[in-house]
Amino acid sequence: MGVLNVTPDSFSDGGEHAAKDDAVAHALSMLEAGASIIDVGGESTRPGAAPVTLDEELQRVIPVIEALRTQTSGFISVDTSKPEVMAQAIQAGADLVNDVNALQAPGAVDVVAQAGVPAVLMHMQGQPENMQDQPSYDDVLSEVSDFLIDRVRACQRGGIDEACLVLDPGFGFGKKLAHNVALLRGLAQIVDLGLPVLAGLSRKSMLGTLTGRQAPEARVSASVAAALLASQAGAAILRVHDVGPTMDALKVWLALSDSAFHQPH
Ligand code: 9MG
Repeated sequence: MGVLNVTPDSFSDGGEHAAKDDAVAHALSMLEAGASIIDVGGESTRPGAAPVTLDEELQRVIPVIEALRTQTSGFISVDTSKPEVMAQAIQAGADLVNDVNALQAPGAVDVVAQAGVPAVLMHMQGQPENMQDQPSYDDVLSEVSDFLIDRVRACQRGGIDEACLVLDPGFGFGKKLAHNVALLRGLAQIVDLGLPVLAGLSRKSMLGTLTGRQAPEARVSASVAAALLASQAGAAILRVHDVGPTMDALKVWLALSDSAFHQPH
């Protein structure tokens, strides 16, 4: 899953059309590099990020999804927590919903159930504005797992088929370094819950802390390493900025696990 942020600072400031064209071109280049899903988001979920209005979010994501839909049959995901954005994005051609709020907003489960599209349920403690203030857990792995199980049950009660759901521990969302490390170390236990798991570690601050690299763009190698570890633990979807480098690492690992390479010589 390639990340396509369509916030005002993400693409060219040469006007609305240029920004849309740049966003679509970037999405197509990620598909070319091996992504099978493009995750289009118009509201930053970084720690401290302020919410955007419904109208603003719609204006950012819908034209990009419409334009992208005419140019690819690849999967398009909409990264949003607002039911109205989910509904209009699906109408515009989005294939799945990626919700960092795990469809907890009133009406979100209904939109996904009616549309019959897959959805990613992510764990977050707090909200982006305050989530890194004081994250606290007794046992992060079991608390995150319990939350995800509860959300799966709520979604099923609301009419969503379990086969449409993807689980995500939410690396960096209301978690200190030790919590993120425990989740990555124990990711296989979340995989064992039996639904596909998405891991989003790309360029995150935990990797900056571990490597001492402040600039997110300088965290590519660390992101690739983390993606590979998540994959080895059984993650089915990797949400990444650097599709090409991640694909290269996955190809090397897949070659080693391919029985054709187990022959002598
Ligand atoms: C939108 N977004 C940012 N980070 C993410 C992550 O780790 N998982 C998911 N599902 N979405 C994310």
